[in-house]
Amino acid sequence: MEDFLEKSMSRLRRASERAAERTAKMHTFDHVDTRETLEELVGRKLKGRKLILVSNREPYAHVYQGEDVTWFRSAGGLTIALDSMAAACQAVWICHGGGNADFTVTDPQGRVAVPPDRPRYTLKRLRLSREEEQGYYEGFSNETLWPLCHVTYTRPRFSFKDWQTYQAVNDKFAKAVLEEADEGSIVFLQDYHLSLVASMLKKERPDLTTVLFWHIPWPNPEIFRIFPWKTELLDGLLSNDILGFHLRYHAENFMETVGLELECQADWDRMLIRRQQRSSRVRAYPISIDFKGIFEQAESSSVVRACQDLRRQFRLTGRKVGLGVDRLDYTKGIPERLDALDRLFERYPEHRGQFTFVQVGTPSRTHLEDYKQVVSTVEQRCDEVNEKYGQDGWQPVVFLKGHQNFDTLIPFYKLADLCLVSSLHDGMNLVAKEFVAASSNDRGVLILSPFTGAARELEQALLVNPYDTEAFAESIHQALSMPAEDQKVRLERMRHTVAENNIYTWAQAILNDVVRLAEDSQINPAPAA
Ligand code: ADQ
Repeated sequence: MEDFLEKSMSRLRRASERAAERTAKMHTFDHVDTRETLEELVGRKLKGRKLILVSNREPYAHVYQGEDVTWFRSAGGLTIALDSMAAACQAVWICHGGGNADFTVTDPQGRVAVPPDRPRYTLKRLRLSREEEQGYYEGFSNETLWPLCHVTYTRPRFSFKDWQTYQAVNDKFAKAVLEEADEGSIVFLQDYHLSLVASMLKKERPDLTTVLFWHIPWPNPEIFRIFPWKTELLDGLLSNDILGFHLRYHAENFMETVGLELECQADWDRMLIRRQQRSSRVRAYPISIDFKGIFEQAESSSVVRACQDLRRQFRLTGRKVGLGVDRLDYTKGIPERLDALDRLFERYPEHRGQFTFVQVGTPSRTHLEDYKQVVSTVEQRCDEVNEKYGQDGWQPVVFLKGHQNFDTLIPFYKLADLCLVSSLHDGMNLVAKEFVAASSNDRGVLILSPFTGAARELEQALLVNPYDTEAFAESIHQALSMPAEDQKVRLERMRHTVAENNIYTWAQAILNDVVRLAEDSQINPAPAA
């Protein structure tokens, strides 16, 4: 009886210690920037100035489900990151309306309030014809600029017709901005799809302050010099008052490229380019995630239950779990990851039956041949590894193809013992940061490619070259054998980095700079071009 009481008491003590630890851990991040701090800053800083966000992809799409219209939130780092910012600023967000029911819910100007279940800001959707989508998005953006800027040895396609369509669609975006812009509005352009919008805007409305954030790497000048329309593209980008990149390294590549390709004055001390009586500041703003939101969600009891369900569903109980979460893109190095797993099971048979790798992959840009090829290569390599090593009900690789709601990704992050991010080249990579935030049980190893922007910040990850299959397999083995204390220390350090530099810090840094510039230009207006 005494023994029973003693055991119950000690169980209770342990449970209350764990609860106290959890509460303390939550409070560790009380000081970090959140949606509230961003909202407060925006209210104070913008002083009634309108903020217009512009991106290709829409954050919310409306689609038919039978006769009914339903909606979903898009996958992709860009849209997930900016949604919080738009909501905080009650912005107008202009984008391509790609959902098949998108225009059933908009007003005659293509406007609709979003998020659809809790409206916080206005989305203005643009209609693009199938030819426009092909030339501007699939062709020029994704078959030309994307492979040009990512060093993966995929040859960019240069089509004059696509270039013309890209220009026409950029013009369409610019006209939509002009319909919404008030005196002195701030325009925040997203990414490589919209390189020319600022030059079109500035011709009509020099009072607008424009900033463009380039979400992918900027290559070195040697790679960029083959691009047939480089002068026009660089001129378009230099029409922005601020140009943002994830890394100082990308910003420097851009400065060098411009210095070699255009007649201009490059001020390296101030990271400023002067050309034709205009100045553009070139800055690094490393993007991040909603750390606190993800961290707290991962601590919730519903996520704990979801982890147990996943363990049962995919036969993970008693096994270590590896995780990959990606858009199915050739830059993400997924076949290289599967090669490393193949080598791991070959070289270290003790992991057979003990370790399962779960790959969550959402198909992307599915009209393009290179992307169809990624899906079939990944499927084929998963089947090969499973056939080669699978035994007694154990499947080495579970491939979950399809889009997952972001909330359903969190239990995967939380239960994983290790996460593999093996990009061949990546501007930042938000998956690495999401894993760090969600593995809040102090267990989990991040294996990270040095060719991601994230590798500059997450120094406690195991860094490995994804092209080096032997070293990659060795890293997975090291992660599977890493002592708990070592995992905890590494995770804690990375968690602090991501907490301090989160998505709200990123948004605030850009807003601070752009508002300061808008105020300066009122004191000291730029001379007419
Ligand atoms: P992406 O190339 O899309 O972003 P990444 O930064 O990793 O790459 O963001 C992917 C996002 O999509 C993550 O938030 C992830 O949770 C989500 N996601 C991935 N697979 C998913 C799935 N199967 N289901 C649901 N969600 C999924 C581009 C650049 C990056 C840069 C970002 C932000 O290529 O380098 O980090 O923009 O600037």
